[in-house]
Amino acid sequence: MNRDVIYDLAARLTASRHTVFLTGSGVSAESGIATFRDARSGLWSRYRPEDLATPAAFRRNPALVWDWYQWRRESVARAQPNPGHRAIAEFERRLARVTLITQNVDGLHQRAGSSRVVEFHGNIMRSRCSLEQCGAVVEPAPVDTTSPPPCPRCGAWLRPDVVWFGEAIPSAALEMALAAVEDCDVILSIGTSSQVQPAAGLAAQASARGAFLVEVNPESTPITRRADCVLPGPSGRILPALVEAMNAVAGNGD
Ligand code: BV8
Ligand code: ZN
Repeated sequence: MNRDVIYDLAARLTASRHTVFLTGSGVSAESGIATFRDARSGLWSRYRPEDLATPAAFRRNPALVWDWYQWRRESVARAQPNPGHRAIAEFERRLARVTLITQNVDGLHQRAGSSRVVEFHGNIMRSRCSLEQCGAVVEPAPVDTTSPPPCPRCGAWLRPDVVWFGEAIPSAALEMALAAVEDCDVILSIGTSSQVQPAAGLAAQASARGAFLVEVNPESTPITRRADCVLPGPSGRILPALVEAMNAVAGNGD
């Protein structure tokens, strides 16, 4: 990892008035949670995640979809935040202003100490009533059920409190995310393949209005070519190195 690049970026973050962290499932990979494109095993490997994470799939086969989420919930419950999550929480404590927008539904940013988290795609550890007009939310998610349990308020099926394909982003989350993207000096896109809209458009939107765009990912993505700084590698290694450089920059009184 190029030391000068890391130190220059650390100095830029230290001077930044408002920094956005935009994370995807790659940030949780080092916690042992399969990335979204890989989150299949056994029974579900026949399906693409995009085909399981939809209202139609749930209507067609609620037990299959519910089981897939139970399987993912169990791996989330076993997982621990990794150094990448903890580094982002440290940046929230140290930088002037941080907005964390996560596509992840695993709650690991909060468990690592991040307090202001925009859950762009909801949270798998919560369930909500499948009837919009009821809106009951159950947290934590019920365990040991092989098919959707009944809503405690109206008896309809419960469903995971996540945003499925074809569903709108929760309006509060979308508003907070867009306001941060319109205001930030620096945006770091970390651990996302930048394929799922509208999340994937946020980094480019910030960059188009002049924010400094950083990408942290072992692979290139559709936004790599427009990034001002590309840090190729795992977030669990790169982000702690960035915190260390920030401490050194702060220590030098730079
Ligand atoms: C909507 C919750 C409309 C569920 C998820 C244009 C505009 C608007 C919509 C669309 C559009 N084009 C297409 C659409 C439709 C669709 C879409 O984007 N489809 C895709 C497949 C093309 N979008 C939607 O349907 C959205 N809704 O637009 O609604 C609307 C408006 C008004 C009213 C009604 C309707 C909703 C999308 C939300 C879907 N839900 N999650 C669940 O989790 O089960 S998305 C899901 O994908 C996860 O949240 C995941 O985070 C997210 C993105 O994936 P990534 O996080 O990027 O994960 P991936 O596996 O792809 O990549 C991992 C990356 O990590 C890789 O790059 C890898 O290299 C890297 N990595 C690996 N290890 C590490 C690492 N990086 C760093 N460190 C490491 N160690
Ligand atoms: Zn209900």
